[in-house]
Amino acid sequence: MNDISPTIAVHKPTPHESASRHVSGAAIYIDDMKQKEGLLHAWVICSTHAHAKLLNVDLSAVAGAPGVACVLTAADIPGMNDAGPILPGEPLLAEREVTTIGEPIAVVAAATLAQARDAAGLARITYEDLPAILSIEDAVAAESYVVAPMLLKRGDVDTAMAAAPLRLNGEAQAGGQDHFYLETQIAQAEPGEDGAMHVFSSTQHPTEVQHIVARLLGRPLAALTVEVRRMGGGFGGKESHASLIAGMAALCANKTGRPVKLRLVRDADMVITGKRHDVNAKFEVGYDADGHILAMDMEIALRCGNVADLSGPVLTRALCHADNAYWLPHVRVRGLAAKTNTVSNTAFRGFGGPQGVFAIEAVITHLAAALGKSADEIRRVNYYAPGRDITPYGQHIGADNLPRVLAELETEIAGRREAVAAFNASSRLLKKGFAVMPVKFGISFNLPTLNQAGALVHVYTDGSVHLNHGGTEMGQGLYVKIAQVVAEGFSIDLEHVHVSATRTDKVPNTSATAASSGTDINGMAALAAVSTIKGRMAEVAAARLESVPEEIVFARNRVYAGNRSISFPELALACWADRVSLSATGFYKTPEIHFDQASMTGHPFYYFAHGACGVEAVIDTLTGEARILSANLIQDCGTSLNPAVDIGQVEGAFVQGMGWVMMEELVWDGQGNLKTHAPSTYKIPTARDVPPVFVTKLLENAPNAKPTIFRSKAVGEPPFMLAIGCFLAVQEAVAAAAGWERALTLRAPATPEAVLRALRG
Ligand code: MTE
Ligand code: LUZ
Ligand code: MOS
Repeated sequence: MNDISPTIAVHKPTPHESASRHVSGAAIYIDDMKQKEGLLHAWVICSTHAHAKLLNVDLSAVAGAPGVACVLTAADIPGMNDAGPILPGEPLLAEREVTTIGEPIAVVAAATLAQARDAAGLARITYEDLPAILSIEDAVAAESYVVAPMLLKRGDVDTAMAAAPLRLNGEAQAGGQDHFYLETQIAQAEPGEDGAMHVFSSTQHPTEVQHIVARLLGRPLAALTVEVRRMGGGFGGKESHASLIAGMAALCANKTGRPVKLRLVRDADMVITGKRHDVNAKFEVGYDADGHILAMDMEIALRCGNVADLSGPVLTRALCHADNAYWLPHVRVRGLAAKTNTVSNTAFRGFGGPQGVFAIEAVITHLAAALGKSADEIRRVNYYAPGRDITPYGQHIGADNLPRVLAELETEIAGRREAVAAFNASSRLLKKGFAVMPVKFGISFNLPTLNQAGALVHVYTDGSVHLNHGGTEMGQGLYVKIAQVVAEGFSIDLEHVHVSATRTDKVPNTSATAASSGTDINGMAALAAVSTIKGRMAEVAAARLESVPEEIVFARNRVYAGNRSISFPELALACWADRVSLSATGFYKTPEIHFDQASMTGHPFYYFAHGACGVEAVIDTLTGEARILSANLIQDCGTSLNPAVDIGQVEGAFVQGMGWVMMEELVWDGQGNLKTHAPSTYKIPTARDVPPVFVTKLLENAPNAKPTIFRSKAVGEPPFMLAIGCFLAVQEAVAAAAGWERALTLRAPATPEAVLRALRG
């Protein structure tokens, strides 16, 4: 692509394409769509037992209740009762057995939502309880796994461990996290002619919804169209689990021949759909007196819930991030995918990365405590550096911007550590902690096949441009970024590019918008389509301007051959007159990447995104309450496509990460009931929790060393892990109050109870 400088559309802080509609309420989500004639509303009838045989499912009263159009069980599924995104054997509706509370058993559709809900309450289900496994420990003890244990290793851990002058053991635990998207899961299925169906789904993965609905209905993929204009947040929760909602809506629509909407109310959403995996990590580390890690032997166990879903790739990413930013010469990381009788955990921003990074940061903390050094000193001697720059899975880390990020951060936070120490010297009940948190995050799906994207671009005869691509908009700003790419490609003003809802009949066979790679891959696909059309337009322009295609330049809404020019709309019309196609598809696959899952080696990531932050926390040693007082963040977004959107992503990811490590606590009772299934009991961060000093900067002058879309870097997930610094800062404060022996017992989330428990034992 021509380098047009200064740019017309990219690298500008353009608002999100729906920003004004978001705040004015004019943005249409599925639940806002104009009500269709004959629309039915669905409600899910769920298991109330964690593990049980279904003795009897009596739905006669449900079927006879006012307004009910249908009530369906597994027996009513015309195709295959399987909603597994990767592995088979994950029933949409329970058959003879239930394996978690909240597992759908039946779905009822009625004329109104209240009628559907009331009818669902009339189901009579009898169970025979079976032994349930609820915790990671019990699952590991029983060797109950959703996928086989994984082993990532390099070097000779046993020899290096035995030879190390010092050794320690430790563990780290972090809880799960509900996605708490503002829009709960929803789908509306509308039967069409001749067995066709149109499904509106709040999904990050329209193609997977298409696949699973096709499988459930026993229909060809081509009969089904899935459409999503926008989600009110996804955060990974709508990568695979949106298919369950869409699947149930489609079954009811298929049965009744009427449009059916299924929207989970918040409590149902929290009980029925999966969350972030909670993690137990155990480690042994061999090290020297300077704090160099010589050998690391780690076990990472994730609570996966009742079925595999995406847990295999999540665990793989956890293992591939258990190095974070550190060189581990001899390393062994065992991954355990604990199968429990709890809801199936799923993708959540970071996709296992946060759990791996959390684990190795605990290693750093333990080494610092053992040696009486600061965590920063331990980090400094262990960072990747030239000659110490191969990851445990064998990938060279390539261009490393972390040293630059850290150097800039140090100037931002100069004097802060000393100020915290001075405060602690004179404060008895309040104690502060300060922590620096570095992050290295691998960009690409760790399943190489998924790293592909497509786009469809039309130029109309007035010069306006229609853009469609395989990526979905969940608030992250993908649509505006890809529109910027297309505008830049044609060198026309952004207002001429019109983005349309993502649909499987426009761009087929897409990947989930996930792994932070939405812009990277869909942007390249869109640019490929633009290039195709420009090539054809250049021929027409050359004829009109008495030049050759090679001399044609697209610049600022005009097309030039030397000093002769024609406007972009005039050229579009001329192409039509000359019978030249103004429509093209584009395709992209990420180069260079490969990964062998069996040996856990390869080059799974096209590049790494780096970031770092400095965080100051204060705790009240009487109540255990913790607050984050300041956070300075620096994220490497390459040459940002849109600095406004990117800064928003960094801030949002950090605050969401704060929620994970500071306050969001999922509590299950001994029977496997989720007790925290509403905002009354589950606390997400609010505006009040945002640090009073919150400074976010993007690394300047840092074009991606890889030829990514306009040299930008992915941003969606990496800064989530910066928030682990909040936990580390609280832990420093606990250490200042009660010593490191106590501080090392702190568990995430660092709720007041957890902080008190750590302080007092
Ligand atoms: N930002 C908003 N506002 N809403 C979201 O749901 N999801 C995150 C991140 N940022 C999310 C978000 C997750 S989990 C991912 S993988 C990326 O956005 C996906 O979009 P991208 O690949 O276009 O960055
Ligand atoms: N790998 C990954 C995946 O790194 N991120 C993802 O979101 C994902 N989803 C499905 C399968 N592999
Ligand atoms: Mo994001 S967890 O990859 O949807």
